[in-house]
Amino acid sequence: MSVEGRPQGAGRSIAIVASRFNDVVTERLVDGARAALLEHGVADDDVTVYRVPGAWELPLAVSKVAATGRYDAVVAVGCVIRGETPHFDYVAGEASRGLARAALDHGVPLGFGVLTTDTAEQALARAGGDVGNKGAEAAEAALEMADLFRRIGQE
Ligand code: INI
Repeated sequence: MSVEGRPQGAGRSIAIVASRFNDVVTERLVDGARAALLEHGVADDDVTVYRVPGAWELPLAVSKVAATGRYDAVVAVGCVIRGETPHFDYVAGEASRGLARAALDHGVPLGFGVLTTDTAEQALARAGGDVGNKGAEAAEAALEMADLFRRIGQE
């Protein structure tokens, strides 16, 4: 037997938690995430976007959002660029670790749409450019996980 989720969005309530730092990139990721959610059947009214200052703030905000119990899945969106900060490793590392912990603590499907790149060009390429839109991919992964959770134990 094999059990797999599908990115079905009908009836789903989804939160996008997005950081404003590097907002030229993160707003494109938000747009990509929202478009993917709508494409997969999520109603526009069922998408709520929360914004935080930077990627470092994402885990706590995701944790608070998940704790409301209102959302079937959460999509975290951010952009950390190595060239712009000597503390890249702290910001990127803690954002990544903290988001994993928030997902595990709350058992909420969480799409990881946080870019960690060396340059702004690499980030833009992954925010609707040549390399796709990682916000959209994170949204699809979150929907797939929400659907998988619904199936687990029903097989
Ligand atoms: N936050 C980011 O989301 N991306 C970055 O590239 C970045 N840089 O370059 O420093 C960044 N820093 C801000 C950080 O996330 C916090 O908002 C800040 O330290 C206040 O707590």
